Amino acid sequence: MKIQVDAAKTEGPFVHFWRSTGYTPARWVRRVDMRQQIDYFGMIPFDGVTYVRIHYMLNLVRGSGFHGESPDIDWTHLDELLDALRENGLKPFFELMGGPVGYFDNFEIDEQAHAWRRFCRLLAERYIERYGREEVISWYFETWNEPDLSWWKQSDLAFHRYWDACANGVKDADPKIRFGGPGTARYMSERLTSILKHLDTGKDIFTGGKPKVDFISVHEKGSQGRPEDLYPDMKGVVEREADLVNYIRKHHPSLADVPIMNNECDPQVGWKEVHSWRGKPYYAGLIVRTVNDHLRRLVNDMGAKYELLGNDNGFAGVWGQRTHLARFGSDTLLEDGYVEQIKKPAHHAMTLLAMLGDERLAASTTPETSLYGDLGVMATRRGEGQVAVMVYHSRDAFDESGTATIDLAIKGLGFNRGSVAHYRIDQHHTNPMAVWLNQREHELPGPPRPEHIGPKHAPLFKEMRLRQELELIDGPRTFESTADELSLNFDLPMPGVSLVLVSQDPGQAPPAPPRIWARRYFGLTGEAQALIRWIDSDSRVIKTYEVFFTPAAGGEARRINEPDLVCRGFLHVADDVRGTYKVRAVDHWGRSSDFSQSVEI
Ligand code: 8U8
Repeated sequence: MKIQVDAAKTEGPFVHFWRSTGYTPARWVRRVDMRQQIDYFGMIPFDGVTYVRIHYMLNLVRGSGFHGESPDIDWTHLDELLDALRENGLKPFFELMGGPVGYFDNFEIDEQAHAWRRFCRLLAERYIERYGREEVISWYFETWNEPDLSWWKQSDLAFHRYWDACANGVKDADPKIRFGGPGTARYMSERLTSILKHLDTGKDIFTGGKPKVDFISVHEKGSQGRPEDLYPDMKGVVEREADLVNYIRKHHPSLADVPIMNNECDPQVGWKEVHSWRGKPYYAGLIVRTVNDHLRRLVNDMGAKYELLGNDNGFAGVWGQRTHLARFGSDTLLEDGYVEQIKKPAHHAMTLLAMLGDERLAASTTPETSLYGDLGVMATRRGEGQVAVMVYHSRDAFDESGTATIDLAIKGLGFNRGSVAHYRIDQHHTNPMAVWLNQREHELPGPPRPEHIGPKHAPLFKEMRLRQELELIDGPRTFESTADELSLNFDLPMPGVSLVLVSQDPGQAPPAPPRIWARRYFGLTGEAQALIRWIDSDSRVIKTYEVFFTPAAGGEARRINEPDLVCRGFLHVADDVRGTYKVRAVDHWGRSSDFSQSVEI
């Protein structure tokens, strides 16, 4: 396929609407695997994952006197979860779900609806006070999760009244707080159509005016309610969302401009079911293709206001479960605080997407790519100095393969010298599960069960950690051309995702990472672990971060990350990890930033 990108022709903003994940239940934050998973979301550069949508957050709240003006509420556990997100630069996608059990059981009763409104105000006020108004108005607040399934126990009318109580409550704290829902599970379910009617023609039970809504959310997944290893139907996901847009336009034109989202856009229902493809590049391909199909069909063709697409893949689990990381260790080991996790390609799909620019570029292909086709391109730029082109090869069939030959020509760069970096996820790149499956090289008797990991597996985990970072097939290298254009030829296997970054020389070293911190973990291979985290250096041309360690026992500071790192974190695994750490950024031209401050473990 020939791809021609005209970098001089911008076609409008390129909004990163997919920066979201989720998990359930909220209390998992106290588990070491989930706590580490949250750290890893935060490690994705450029806020590539920002929102974490978590069920039953309000089960972390205890209290009494909810019927009175000033209930006595213990927020400690909810604070703990929100602090963990915030430490990582993450934001809650805040479902108003769960809660002081036994009191709020029927919102048809006025007293309960008023008390719930008051509770929502107190909640929002608390976090405005704790984190600041700017922060809280950047969150999303949402209804109960999937109120069309059995976890909503009340009537439909009670749901309308609950909606108004939530919306008025959070907006009593600040009218700019964003509230929406209903996050329904089933295609055009009655709960959805009924709330749309309330929002369009109903009356807010408190104000008598139009009910408040900032977004409409639904869940569409690629296969519904079946545990078998079926082919997903990602086209169906987008088409069912298109049906929603058309339904709203036809039946509720007053809501036509309300942004929509699919905040559980998963290839297959059942995060817990084991499908080995979830550990493989195949899943990464589905994620990026589905982003592009949303762009093409809903944003470009239909002009939908598309606010957010979320993969509900922030759980903690094994290779085949719907997670960012593959987890090893038994429940008993977890309870004792031991865990070992490895990044999956699905995690790095988010890293690659985060590297895209913020303006869309004109791109043409021969033969033309079709909507829902196997091959697709997203061409973007960021400012004057960078063009980022993503090309994928992906189909809703996990046992099919093939190779496409890509001729990529980018003109109108605006510069004729720069750097090229070509990142890749495929069977042979950014695919640590292949290491796991080829364990014979370590003379081990086939893949052990995750719960049987011990010191003898140290070399295996070392190798998986070497192969779990985003890998390159070309560069970063400098180029010079006579015109301001660049051509590249490469093979793109299916499944496969390529990201080509073409950057102008900024002419100066990147700034130092502005903050660094560390956290202890305990792995399963008998070694010690320190997770070093930092905030991005303000640069889009980083070849790698370099983590330097000075052992407490004495010795020189030396770089400890063997693979190059574009993520803002590194797990140091060694016999002794005590000492001081600092980090610096090295750019595509080999220039180093100053070191960050040091952190000690
Ligand atoms: C039975 C069923 C049908 C359906 O269409 O959607 C469902 C969604 C169904 C059962 C549970 C369900 O929960 C959501 O999906 C889960 C999953 O594992 O796919 C989780 O991702 C979500 O947390 C949950 O909201």
